[in-house]
Amino acid sequence: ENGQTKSIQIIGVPVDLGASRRGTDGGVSAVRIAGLGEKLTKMGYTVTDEVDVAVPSKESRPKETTGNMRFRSEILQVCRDLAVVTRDALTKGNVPLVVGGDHSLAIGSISGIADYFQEKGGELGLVWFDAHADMNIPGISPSGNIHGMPLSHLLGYGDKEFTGILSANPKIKSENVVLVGVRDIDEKEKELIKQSGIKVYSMRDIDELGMSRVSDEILEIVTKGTVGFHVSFDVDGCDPEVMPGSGTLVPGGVTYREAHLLLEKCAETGLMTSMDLVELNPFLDKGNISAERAVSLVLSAFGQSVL
Ligand code: EXY
Ligand code: MN
Ligand code: MN
Ligand code: MN
Repeated sequence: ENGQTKSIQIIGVPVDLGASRRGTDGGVSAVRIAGLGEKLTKMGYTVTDEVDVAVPSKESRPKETTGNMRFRSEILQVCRDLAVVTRDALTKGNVPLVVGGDHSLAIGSISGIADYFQEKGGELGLVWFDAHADMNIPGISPSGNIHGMPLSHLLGYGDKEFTGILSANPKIKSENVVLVGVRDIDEKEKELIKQSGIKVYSMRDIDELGMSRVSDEILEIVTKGTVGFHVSFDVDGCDPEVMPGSGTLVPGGVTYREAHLLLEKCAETGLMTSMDLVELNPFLDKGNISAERAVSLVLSAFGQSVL
């Protein structure tokens, strides 16, 4: 959290339409049951936690067939609504803490946050923590699942209605974006990543350099020439041993301690503007351990430390 802002708005977005498997809508409840609001309050924050973005129910709609973006119109609506909510949260002086829900929501959450700062002439940095690049677009996506496409659209690639939420310009500049934790990228996605110029720290880089050095380099990149940075935290960036409750698990991920270190360093900059916590699927979890661990990680991002 940045020094002067001590109020957090938790925004629940129970969306699972961007994924292959249903169930990430339950992530919002799982995180509330794990006590996110109470624990942030105990840290001294003023927390409002009654905003949820409505998600159209699956039963009552025609099957979406546009291009290969499954449930395109519903997710577009959710993202448009969410962008207004996150922008308004900042206008009210609150830190937006968005709890999903699958990663497609980030097109909305980050569009609203970026738009708020762009209106003031500022650019937003972005830390994208994920096993995946989320850089697919219609035409190259192997699945049509929109949770595999949010980062490309925030950079201005792909479907123009998604890239144009709130304003036509790309929401983030590639030189201010870092992707960290990746270990599962599609072939055509790789070309777009290279073309975009974003900085990528794969699991190999974390092994070679260590999370401390990687974190320092990340924070250098996302704070240079920006107003601060947003953290988009996809729990599947962590190792499945740490976060079993998610739908697109990939072995060989970030450890619990490495994730804490990254987020503690984010907090120490005082420049984290906002955060998404996405891809928790309680129906795939062991008890509620993934949500409990995710909450602990969020507290680190908001400044909790051991002493
Ligand atoms: N790259 C694959 C796809 O685009 O379908 C898998 C994407 C998984 C996305 C999860 C949310 O991070
Ligand atoms: Mn993701
Ligand atoms: Mn992922
Ligand atoms: Mn605008």
